[in-house]
Amino acid sequence: MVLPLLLLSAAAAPRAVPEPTPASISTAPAAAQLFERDWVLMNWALKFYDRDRDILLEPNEAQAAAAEFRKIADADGDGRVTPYEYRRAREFILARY
Ligand SMILES: [Ca+2]
Ligand SMILES: [Ca+2]
Repeated sequence: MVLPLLLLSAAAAPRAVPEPTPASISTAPAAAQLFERDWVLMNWALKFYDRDRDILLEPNEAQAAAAEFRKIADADGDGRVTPYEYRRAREFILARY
C-alpha cells in the first residue's frame, strides 16, 4: 500500500507544469494537480476519497477531495484558499492524519 504511493509522489515531484493557484481547484484537472504535486494531500485524499480503493485518484474522487480540502483550508470562509491558508491546512492534515 505504501510503496505505490511513494512511486506516485516521486513521479509527480519534478514540477514541470505551472502550479495551479489554490483558488482554481474547483475544476477536475486542477484538483488532480493539487494532489499530484503534494504527497501530504495525496495520501490524505487517497485515505478518505479513494472510493474504489485502486490507489488512484480519479477526477471525481479528486474533485470531492479538493472540495473537502477547500472547506478545511478556507479559514475565513471567503470561498478562496490563499497560499497562507493552504500552508496552514497542509500542516493541519500532516499533523492530524
Ligand atoms: Ca480510485
Ligand atoms: Ca479564505
